[in-house]
Amino acid sequence: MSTPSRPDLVARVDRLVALAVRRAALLGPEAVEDASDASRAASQRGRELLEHTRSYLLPRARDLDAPLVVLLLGPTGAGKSTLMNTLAGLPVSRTGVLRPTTRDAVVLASVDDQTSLRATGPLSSVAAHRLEWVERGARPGIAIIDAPDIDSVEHANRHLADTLLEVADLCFFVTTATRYADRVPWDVLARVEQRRLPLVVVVNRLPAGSDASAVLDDVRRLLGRSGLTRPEAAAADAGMAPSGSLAGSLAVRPAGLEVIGVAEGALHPDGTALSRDAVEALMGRLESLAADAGARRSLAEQALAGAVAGLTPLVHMVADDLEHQAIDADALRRVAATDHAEELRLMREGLRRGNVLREEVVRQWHSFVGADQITRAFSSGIGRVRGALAAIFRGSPEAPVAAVQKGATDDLSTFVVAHASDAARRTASHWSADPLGARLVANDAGLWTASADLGEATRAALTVWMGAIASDVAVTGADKRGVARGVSLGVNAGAVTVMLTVFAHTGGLTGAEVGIAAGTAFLNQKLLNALFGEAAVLEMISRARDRLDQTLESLMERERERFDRLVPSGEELRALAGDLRGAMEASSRPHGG
Ligand SMILES: Nc1nc2c(ncn2[C@@H]2O[C@H](COP(=O)(O)OP(=O)(O)OP(=O)(O)O)[C@@H](O)[C@H]2O)c(=O)[nH]1
Ligand SMILES: [Mg+2]
Repeated sequence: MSTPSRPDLVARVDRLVALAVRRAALLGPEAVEDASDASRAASQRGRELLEHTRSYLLPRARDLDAPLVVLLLGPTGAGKSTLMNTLAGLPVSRTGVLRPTTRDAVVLASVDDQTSLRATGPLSSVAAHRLEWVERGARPGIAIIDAPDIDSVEHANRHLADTLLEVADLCFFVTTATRYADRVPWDVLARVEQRRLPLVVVVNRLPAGSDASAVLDDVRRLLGRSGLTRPEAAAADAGMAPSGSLAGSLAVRPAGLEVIGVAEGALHPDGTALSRDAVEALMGRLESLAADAGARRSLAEQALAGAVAGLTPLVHMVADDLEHQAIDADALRRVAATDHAEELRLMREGLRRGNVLREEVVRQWHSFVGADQITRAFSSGIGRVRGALAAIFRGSPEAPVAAVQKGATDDLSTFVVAHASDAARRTASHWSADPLGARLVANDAGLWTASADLGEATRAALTVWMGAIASDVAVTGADKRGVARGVSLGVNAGAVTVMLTVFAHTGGLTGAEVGIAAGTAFLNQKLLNALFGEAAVLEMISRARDRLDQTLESLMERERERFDRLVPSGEELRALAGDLRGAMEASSRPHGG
């Protein structure tokens, strides 16, 4: 591992990788086939950013002293393999009339360099079976790669060439006097430019005489028109001054971009290589890079800075995508919130109507509080009532506490689950109209109904609620002499009385109204008033009602959170978009130190 002279550059690559990873973690599983084109494209861009930074930039950033990667790129038959053999001084790559000849990349590198390139270095992310390694004729510190053609009928060849273009530090682009104007090479050169890869253009098989300079002029003209980068320009773009040794080795031409012509027929007698004289300029360049580790590192840094700067459009697109996704995510959460709030409202309304409990549940209590003993007591004055009630609450006749509590719990949880299911159905159906929402809903059929354990959770919450009422009754009763003191059955009977009053009373029903619930409420209230006094009773009922309200609200919230959890937070997505843009701003700022 080396100490980079551009620690900021290395840190920036690390940061981009971290941001791309954060994006993947925030968004979870990405768009599938049935997603909209837009969301698929966004997923694709996000994945590309992660793959690109992690596979191509990171290995180079981690080791700027890893061997320099020089790539021979160009159309089939342009003479890449022939040039490779020339630079190696040996026939290391097969040349031929068969098109395409080179199918896997041939990598010329010393044994040590091969190890570091393969292990964690720039070639670690290239499919191993597509690389053929050659060591004879290699220069330590430099790997030369003879790539398959870029205009191949074989898709895999083209893909390999594209990948190599991303990991290279220097490109020798080989074309011919008859091929240079083809479209495909220009597409590839556009990518070279976008990614600011230092570039030398080799125009092979030049015709004799003045036609040669006419061709070279035309090549320069086309290159100039497409704005192809000179190394100095890449350095300036990436906020880096060109190093002295690099300027010496690559930036010696007036037009900036170097174009080297090779005459037709400048072929070695055995036909596998060009004559050395024909490519002297390239040879000289390689030798000076081979002799100067500092120059190699500068070039590697320059290529990396170019690659980082070249990511700017993609990074901004990913940031745009994230901002759109934030809007979508917020909208989905809002829908879930609205639907669940509406259902909570309906649930409260249902409770107010006072018919949540089955009649038979209420009737059990009614026959208890409506027992003769009590009715008689009521008709003979409040003093007697207190006495009779105290007896009742001590357990005679026995109050059907457990049965009524169970019945109320059953009915209320059925009621809650039904409303939560309605809320889920509403939200699931609203989400289905949105591409992201539809994908999430499609992944989990359970979203169309209340969560499986809601019934159980509701029963548990209601048990807690009833327990709170019982403590309230115990505390209130402790203040009233002779009532329910220390008698747990009495406390529980009191609690059931309060509970039933909450259900029946909320709508403001009175004894004058018909129906068992109303009648029970009337009796209950009378009973409670007699025991605890009217003011204390009203307070207890109001506290019980508030607690029930909170319980229902948090149960509904728990249901809504199932939906929220599926959607990334809009705020986090926006923050990530900002961080991504920030990382690119830093990379286009001139290097101050
Ligand atoms: N006459 C002549 N033939 C050349 C010259 N350069 C290359 N060739 C021949 O052109 C043919 C193709 O050269 P290669 O080096 O195999 O071309 P390539 O770019 O590697 O092609 P692919 O591997 O298919 O991508 C071979 O038969 C070479 O001998 C040249 O300057 N003059
Ligand atoms: Mg070849």
